[in-house]
Amino acid sequence: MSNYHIKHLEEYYQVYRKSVRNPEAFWEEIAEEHFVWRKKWDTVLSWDFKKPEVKWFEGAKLNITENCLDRHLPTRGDKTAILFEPNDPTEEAQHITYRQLHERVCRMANVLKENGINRGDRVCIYLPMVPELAVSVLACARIGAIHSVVFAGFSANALSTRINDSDCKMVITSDGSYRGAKTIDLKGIVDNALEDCPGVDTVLVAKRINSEIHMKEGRDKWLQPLLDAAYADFVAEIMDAEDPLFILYTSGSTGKPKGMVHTSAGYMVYTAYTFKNVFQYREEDVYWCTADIGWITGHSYIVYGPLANGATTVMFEGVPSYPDFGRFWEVVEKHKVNQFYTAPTAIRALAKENLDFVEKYDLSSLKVLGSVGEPINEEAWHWYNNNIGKKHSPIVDTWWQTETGGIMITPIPYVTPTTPTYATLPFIGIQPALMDENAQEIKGNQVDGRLCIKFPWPSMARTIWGNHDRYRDTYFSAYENKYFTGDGALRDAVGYYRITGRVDDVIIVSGHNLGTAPIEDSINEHPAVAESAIVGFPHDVKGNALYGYVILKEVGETRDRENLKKEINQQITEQIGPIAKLDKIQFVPGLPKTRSGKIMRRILRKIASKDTANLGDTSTLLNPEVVKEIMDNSL
Ligand code: 6R9
Repeated sequence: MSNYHIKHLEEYYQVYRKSVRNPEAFWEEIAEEHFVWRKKWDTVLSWDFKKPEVKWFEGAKLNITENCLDRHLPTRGDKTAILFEPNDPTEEAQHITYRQLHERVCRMANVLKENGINRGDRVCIYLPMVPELAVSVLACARIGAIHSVVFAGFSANALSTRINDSDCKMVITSDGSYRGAKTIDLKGIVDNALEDCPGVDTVLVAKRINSEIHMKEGRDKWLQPLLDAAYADFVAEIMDAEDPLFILYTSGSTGKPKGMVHTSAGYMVYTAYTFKNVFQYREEDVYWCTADIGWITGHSYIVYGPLANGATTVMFEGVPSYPDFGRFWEVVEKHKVNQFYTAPTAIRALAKENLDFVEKYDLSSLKVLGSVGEPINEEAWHWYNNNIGKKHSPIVDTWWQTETGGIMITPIPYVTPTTPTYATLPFIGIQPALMDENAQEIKGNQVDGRLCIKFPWPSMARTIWGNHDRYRDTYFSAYENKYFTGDGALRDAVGYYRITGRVDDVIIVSGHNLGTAPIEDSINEHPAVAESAIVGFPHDVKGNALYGYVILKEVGETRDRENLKKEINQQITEQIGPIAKLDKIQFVPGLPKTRSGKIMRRILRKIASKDTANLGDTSTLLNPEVVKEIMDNSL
């Protein structure tokens, strides 16, 4: 029996050593013992980081939904698979058993097929956090279609870009969504987006808020009647190990979003194995990850990882502040949640509120607390530890990325002693490396550098949809034979890792990755704007907020500055989404640039965070005089 469930530190080190000494043998054993296959693999791993090309379990045949659903039916048919907690606390929660989920996924699979979706086709899912979202994801997987979930907070413009990039034929959406006290007209956003998407011929619409919406003849169909009429069984399509399972877009530092492609077998094995260990999941536990399924955290640790383990996974439609700031804790008490996984930005927001919101509730069911999305600052860590975990639930600070598919550096609760702000040790099978300025690996401890991974792991993204060159250039060209994460990290005296943040132009606002380029592009489209640069600056709730430096076209532009600021933010909201709005906008005469014309964001970042004591050498700039001017007028 392999070490599927690690229980103490010695065992971690022993299994870790085994996993890096002979990765193929290690992962083969895990795959063999804990999953169902229609056919076993011919080769466990083949890889070449130069091409780059990585294949796990080649030759194997499977369907991930047979692992997430069918195989549980004999033993867990009546166990709750998805526990749906609605936005409105007075609306009843839904306990969807494995048998019911299986049936719903099968019906949906039939609906997709009947509407012309076949193996390999791309389906865009733009839904709020309602059960139909998980059902749609799994139904795509069941028929071998590739799902592309787009977070339902994105604008029409962001949606159409993503639909077109991967040529989606269908969109699954809802009439609208609830978000706290507000409703959002999702279908209206889809209608706008589809004006630019000639490839979409069908839109399936789930009913959620019962709003009056326009249904386009011949294109739009209400989902529920189709589901009711559909056959309740569907034989899963047999997929190859390396067939794409899904595309998920993540912001890049330049250009358009990157459609990261994840494949079936390796992704399944790694997300399931990490889920079991990182949350120490036991059969009777109720697990809750507060992320949205529109992000990788939701894909891997609301849907696939938990379901592959036969777990009960909570799906929460609402927001932490509705009807009040006690909502998370109310839900923990109500469903006796054992593992709770959230983001530092949520913790910081809740930590600002009165402790009564926490103390009103019985949180004694909690055994493990998780954090993901950005570095968790010390203050938030302690608040989480003291008030939510009552100092006895370990915090797992899990570092990973859309690209990595699963958790990479993390404590294992009750196994790895934790230290605030440290993601601690590499997970089983993960081989990190820190690199210096000369692209050499820095060995030993008490060092810091750029974080790379030097050996493949099963759930790594295989390519960027439609642009393999960009995949190579972004992740495999900075350091030879290594995957470059884009993050900086330090390794302390005992070998623990602490992630220090992005070293590229991605800014993380409230746990969402925002590339500077698309936001700047959007600002620059404003008729009065000549050029702009945005940087992040520390914000006590969002982690980072956005500071925009904007050059107006006409020096003597007389229009009201406050109005211009509003218009710029309005433009960003429409094109990207409200998440990308700027907290501060400063109109400047110029931007500090290198002689090759690259904006020196380093300087702008320092000014935005009021850290101007040491701006470094500005003499090599093309226009050093502009720096003082910007500083004198900074906000
Ligand atoms: C899962 C997810 C990835 C980027 C990553 C890093 C930051 C995520 C972190 C963390 C410090 C953690 N990040 N978890 N930084 N500590 N525990 O968030 O994926 O949205 O692709 O973001 O988020 O900078 O490179 P994604």
